Amino acid sequence: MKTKTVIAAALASVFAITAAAPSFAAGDPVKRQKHIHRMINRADTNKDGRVSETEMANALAASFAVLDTNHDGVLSKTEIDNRKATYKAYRQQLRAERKAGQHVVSVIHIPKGVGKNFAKVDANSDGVISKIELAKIAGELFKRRDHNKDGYISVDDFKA
Ligand SMILES: [Ca+2]
Ligand SMILES: [Ca+2]
Ligand SMILES: [Ca+2]
Repeated sequence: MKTKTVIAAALASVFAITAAAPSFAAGDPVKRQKHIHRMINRADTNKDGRVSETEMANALAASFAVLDTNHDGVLSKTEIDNRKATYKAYRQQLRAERKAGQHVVSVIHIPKGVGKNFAKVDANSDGVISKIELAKIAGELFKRRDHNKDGYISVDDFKA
């Protein structure tokens, strides 16, 4: 069986954790725990139970490539705005590959804030988001999420 691994899992999951934490806190704690575990698992490509910055960076690169629909190496405002449709089409493609017996990892999403704060993320104000600009934001969010400062995002970082 041909194995095709699409490393697209980590980053969006990690960001989803970051973004979702406050709203989850209000909900059912058991559901919240499950959700956190699921998100970490998806991002944790070497299955050591935690998400390293490298795993997140790899996932980010994969997600970036998915969104860069015109393949010019940068993300335009339009590409960011179309992200939902792009991810959806990508998920359908993955489903087809999975059916064909290939091993694929679910796609992850870049943080919502990238769309909302496009101008801010576009640090050099050239109207597009480069991999470096996105990685910088990702690094900041990673550090913020890594509450116990061990260099990984794990369930421990979600304890009060
Ligand atoms: Ca592009
Ligand atoms: Ca830029
Ligand atoms: Ca940590």
